[in-house]
Amino acid sequence: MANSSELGFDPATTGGPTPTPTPGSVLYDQYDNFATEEPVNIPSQDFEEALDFFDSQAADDFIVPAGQTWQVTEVDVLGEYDASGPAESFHVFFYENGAGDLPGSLVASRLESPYTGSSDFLITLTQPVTLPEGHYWVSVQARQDVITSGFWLWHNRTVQSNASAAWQNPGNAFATGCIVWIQHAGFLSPVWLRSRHLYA
Ligand SMILES: [Ca+2]
Ligand SMILES: [Ca+2]
Repeated sequence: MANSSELGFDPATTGGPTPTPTPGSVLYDQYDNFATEEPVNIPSQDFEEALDFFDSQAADDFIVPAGQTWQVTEVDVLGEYDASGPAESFHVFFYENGAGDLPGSLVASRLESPYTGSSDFLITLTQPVTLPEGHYWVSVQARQDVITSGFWLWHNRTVQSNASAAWQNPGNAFATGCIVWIQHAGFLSPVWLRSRHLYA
């Protein structure tokens, strides 16, 4: 039931990092057009409790085509550490498309999900997320203490697919004023995201 037209990622032709092979079908793929100039990446991290005001989230949108129902078991993103890392785990959130083409109501979350990789992060949803046709947002957030492990940064993408990516930092530690979801086109370019959604 895979949508083979979206099997678009080929490291031999894009020059990107070699993805780890995984079983199953790629349901959505925007893992390309990697940013090489500033802004290269964006924090999306659940910091330790003492520094919760740094907690930040990036998100990007995708569309489940009419008539399809996806069973999402894995989300892949390109990211990087500014220091040693590693992340303890990754939170993954799915939202409905809300007003203004921003993340709306939460559809599902998979907190503290296991992952592999140190730049090509492959995050396993141990309980699959079922998404009927519609317009959604996915957010990936590293659970990582900054004092011991530094920042985790989600790599940017230079081409926008669907709506612009979104970002928020409710505690405003980054002094951007983005205390609720805001599109960051032209400031923080669309997040580079590969969502390798697999049918169960
Ligand atoms: Ca936190
Ligand atoms: Ca988008």
